[in-house]
Amino acid sequence: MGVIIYRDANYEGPSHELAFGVYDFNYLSNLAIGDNTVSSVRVPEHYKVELYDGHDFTGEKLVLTADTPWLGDFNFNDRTSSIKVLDGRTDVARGHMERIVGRYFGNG
Ligand SMILES: [Ca+2]
Repeated sequence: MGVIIYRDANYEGPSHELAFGVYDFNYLSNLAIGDNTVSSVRVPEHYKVELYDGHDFTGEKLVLTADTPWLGDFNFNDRTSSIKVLDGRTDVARGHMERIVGRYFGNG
């Protein structure tokens, strides 16, 4: 099983499962769940998910290493525009946010 993203809080609404890999704006835009809609995320043990506000892994980033029923707790509801699903067997804090330095195509 992989990571599952959901359009609504508490793992409700349209959803999509993501294996290890990187998923850019174009990928998300073609899903039923769409761009700027993710509200909750299931994260299996040993997975790490990086949600990016911008296209192509830019803008603010939220890192998740555990199930998160409401991204609004991290000021990240309806913002995700690209996603990385990584091996999480590193020491990463839960739900911390970073700002990527460099190019930023902030799309709101
Ligand atoms: Ca966004």
